[in-house]
Order: sequence, then structure tokens, then C-alpha cells
Amino acid sequence: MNTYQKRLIQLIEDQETLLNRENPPIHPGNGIFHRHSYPVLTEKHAPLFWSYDLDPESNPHLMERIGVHCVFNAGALFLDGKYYLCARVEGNDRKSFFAIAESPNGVDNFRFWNHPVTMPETEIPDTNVYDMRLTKHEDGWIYGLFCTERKDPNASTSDLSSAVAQCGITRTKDLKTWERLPDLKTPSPQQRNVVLHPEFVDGKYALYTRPQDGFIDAGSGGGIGWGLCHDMTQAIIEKESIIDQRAYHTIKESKNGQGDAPIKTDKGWLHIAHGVRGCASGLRYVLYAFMTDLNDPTNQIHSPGGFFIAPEGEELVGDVMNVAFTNGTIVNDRNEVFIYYASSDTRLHVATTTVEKLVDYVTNTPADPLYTAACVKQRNALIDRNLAYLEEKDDSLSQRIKALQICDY
Ligand code: M1P
Repeated sequence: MNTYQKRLIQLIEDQETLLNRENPPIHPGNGIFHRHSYPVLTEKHAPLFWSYDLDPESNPHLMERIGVHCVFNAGALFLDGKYYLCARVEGNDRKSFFAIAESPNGVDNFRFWNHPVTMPETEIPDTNVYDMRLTKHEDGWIYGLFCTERKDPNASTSDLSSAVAQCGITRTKDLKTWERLPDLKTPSPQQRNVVLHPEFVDGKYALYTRPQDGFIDAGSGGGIGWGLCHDMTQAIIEKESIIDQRAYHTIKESKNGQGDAPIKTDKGWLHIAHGVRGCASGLRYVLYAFMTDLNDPTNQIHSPGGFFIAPEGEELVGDVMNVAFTNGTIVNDRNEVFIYYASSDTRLHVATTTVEKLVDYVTNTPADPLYTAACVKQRNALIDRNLAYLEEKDDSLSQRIKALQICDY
């Protein structure tokens, strides 16, 4: 057996193991959601024929020719009983593109379709595209809103980093044929993390935006914005209002952004978003949740304090450290929820829960009281309630809980 054959067998066997592997939930978790044992998509899930020239004549050493570096931030859709992800795939050349992967159960067995998405361009070519949010709108189309990034035309000739981010818009009926529409126009000089609300509001399309002054800095952009537009084929938002403000000394101090379209529940629209703060090791991205009024999605009615998911373990490490990011959530026909979150801009995971549990979390978790003294008061109230409960109950489990502490002061 020559090198080519040995390598090919090993690559095939490794991928067979990876793609067929079950992905059980990790117990006990925090009661709110379950992490799962393995990422749902990684660079190793990319078909071998995306990276290798498989012809031994032209590639006797079976070398990668066009490497796939990572697979992360994915839009998500539940369609005809199947789970689809529109992943951000990044080549070794740093360019991202979109590719669809499907699974029968939403937690494992994700397989990419043969070809990545061929996204039509506007008259100004996109240098990079990423983070598609898929919304099945009540108008009958599936819209994909994503970030299109281009070099800043006003940057000096020596500045090869300044960029402009805007919201690209596409629509499809089948995730195969994509119609590109003009980019969104808003009052903000830059936009990222724009998401389409699934229903008309006052007969108009409603969009969550993220106004930002610079490519990285939100600057005067106060948080997650909201705007209405008449027509997605010429999408213009004249006026943006902020519906979820960033705030000092919180998990969304530097910036924040809507995840996927919110989930409609009996109690309100349930949002999962990302919040960013600065620290000595750079920016830290976590996920958080909030709820808005069913009849007025601009009105926030619940805002649990702190993060919902923060990167942990291997999730902390990758191309961009300390990042949990989401742009895809699925609610299936059994009200089970699949939150696809990426870690450190490198790989994609799933957290599973139910609509009922998420509503419980969002409505019963106290808001961030913003000051340490108020936080201690909040926690003491919980402790006192629990100690009174344990005292009254006094069964064997209550005794075991109390026995875990070393003193009763
Ligand atoms: O690198 C972390 C994330 O940074 C950006 O998010 P935001 O616009 O909130 O800063 C996006 O580029 C996202 O893709 C990336 O995961």
C-alpha cells in the first residue's frame, strides 16, 4: 500500500467515526439546558473532496490543496422534519463562505451538502460574508440576513485592516437557490448581527439591527436596535430605536447583538443574544436571554441577569479566544429547542432545552441589580428561602445538603 492509499483509508475511517458518532447530552447540567458531548460541526466534518485533490496522479502524497480551517456561527432551520444549518465555513485563506449541513435529529450526524452555497453578489463584491440568520417569514420566503464585509474605501493606502460591515440580504425557498437582494440601508455607518423578525409588524417587515460606529466598536450604537421597512427587495430602515441597551459593568458592556429570530411563546418573544465585555485577555463573548411583549416586540418584559451560556473548557480556546456566539436556534415540532452556538470562532456546538424551560428561565431569573450590594441582597433572599425550606423539610436529602457545609454561621 502506498502513502496515498494509507492516508486515504485513514482519512475515510476518521471521518466515518466522526460523522456517525452519537452526541449524548452531558448530565446533570444546570437544569436550564444541556451541553452535548461533542461539537456538532468542525472543520473535520467538511467533505474530503472540498480540501483534497483525490487523484493520485496529480496528488501522490494526498496533500490538502485548499484547506478548511474552521466551521462555526451557523444559521438554523427546521424544515419538513429535518435540521438544517447554514454554517460559516472558513478556509485557510481566511475567507468565509456558507454551506448547508443537515441532520435527522439536530444533535449529531450532520453532513454537508456536496457544494457550498453559491451566493450571488451585488454590484460591490463582498470581500467576506458570514453569520447568516435564517428566518422563515410569514410572507412565504426563507430570508438569510448576513454580514457582508468590504475594505473601507476611505482607508489610507497603508491601512489594510479598516473595513465596512453591512447587512447582506438573500432569500430562498429551498436553501439551494439563493436570490440576492440589495444590502440593507440604515442610518448607521456600519451594521452587523441584523435579524429579520418572522412576522409582519404593522404590515411591515421588522428587523433587529446592531448600529455601530466602527467595524469593531459599537461606539454610539446603544445596543440591539429595531426598525421597520416596507419592502425586503429594497430594504431601507429610516429610523432605528434601541430595544436592548448595553450597560456598564454587565455582560453586554461593550456591545451586544441579536442571535437568531426570537422564539414565539405564550408569554412573549424569547430572544437569545450575545453580549460582549472587555477584559485583560481581550473581548469576552457570552450568550444571554430576554423576552419582549408579544404585541409589541420593542417592549422588553423580562431580562434575566447575567449570562445564559459562557464559553467553558475547550470552548475557551480557538482562533478568537473566549467567545460564545449564536446565530441559529431551532424549535422542532415537539417544542424542543436546539441552540447552535459556536466557540472561539472555531467550532459549532448545540445546547438543547425546551420552550417551557426557557420561558421558566427567562421569567424566573432575577434581573441584574447592577450593584454588588444589591446582588448580595438578591442572593441572600434565595439563601434564606432555601434554608427555611430545608429546615422545614428536614428529610434525608435536606440533611445531606446541609451536611455539605462546614458551619452553620
Ligand atoms: O469574533 C467574535 C465575533 O465577532 C463579531 O461579533 P460582533 O459583531 O458582536 O463583534 C462577528 O464577527 C462574529 O462573527 C464573531 O464570532
